[in-house]
Amino acid sequence: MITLHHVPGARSLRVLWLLEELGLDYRLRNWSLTDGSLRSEEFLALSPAGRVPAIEIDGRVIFESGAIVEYLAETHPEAGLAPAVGEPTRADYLEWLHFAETQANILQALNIHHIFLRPPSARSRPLMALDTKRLAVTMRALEDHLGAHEWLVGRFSAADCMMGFNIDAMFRFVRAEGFANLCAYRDRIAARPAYRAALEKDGGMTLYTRDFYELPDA
Ligand SMILES: N[C@@H](CCC(=O)N[C@@H](CS)C(=O)NCC(=O)O)C(=O)O
Repeated sequence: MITLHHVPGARSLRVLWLLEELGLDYRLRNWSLTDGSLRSEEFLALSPAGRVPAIEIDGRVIFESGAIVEYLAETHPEAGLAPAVGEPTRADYLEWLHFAETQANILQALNIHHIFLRPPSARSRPLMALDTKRLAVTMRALEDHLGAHEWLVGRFSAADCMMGFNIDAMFRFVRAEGFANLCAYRDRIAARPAYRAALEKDGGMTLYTRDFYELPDA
C-alpha cells in the first residue's frame, strides 16, 4: 500500500492529485507545518529536510515532489502522463515540471512573510515586494505559454499536476487581471474530477484565510 505524507494545501497536493489521476490506492497521513512534527525523528527518517511530500512506495521512501511525480508517471506509462525519453515533447515536459518548483519557492517565501512570520513586524516589505514581482514574472511566462497550449506540454501530463500547489496560491499574491490564459487554465484544472477528488481528500485550503494578501504599508 502506498502512503503519502501530506500537509493540507502544501506541495504534497501535487502528488495527491497525481495519485487520483492514476487511480491508485493509497493511504494519506497528514502532518502539520506548525506543530513541530516535521522535525521529529520519525518524519526526518522519511524526508531528511523535514519537508512534505514524502511517499512510501515499492518498498522505499521517496521525497521531493518533482522526483515523486516523475517516478509515479514513469512507473505507470499506460496512463500516458509523461512523454517518454526520445519523444519530441520530453524536454518541454521536464522544463515545465521543474518550473513549478521555481515558482513554488517564491510562493513559499510569500507564505512565510504574509502568514507564518511572527511577530508581523519581523517582515521585510522590500523582500515581499521583490518576491511579488518575481512571482508575477513566472505567471507572465505561464500566461504567454498557455496562450498557445491547452496544457503545459500539449496534452495533460504530470507536469500539470506539479501546478497543484501553485495554481491556488499564486492568485493570493498577484491579481488575476491580465492573466486570462492562466485563469482559463486554472478553470480547466478545477474541472478535472481527479483534482476535485484530491481537494476533497486534502480537506480544503486551510492555509489561506484571505482571498488576497496585499503588501503591507511601507
Ligand atoms: N522541493 C521540495 C520542497 C518541499 C517543501 O518545502 N514543502 C513544504 C510545504 S509546501 C514544507 O514541507 N515545509 C516545511 C518546512 O519548511 O519546515 C519539494 O518539492 O518536495
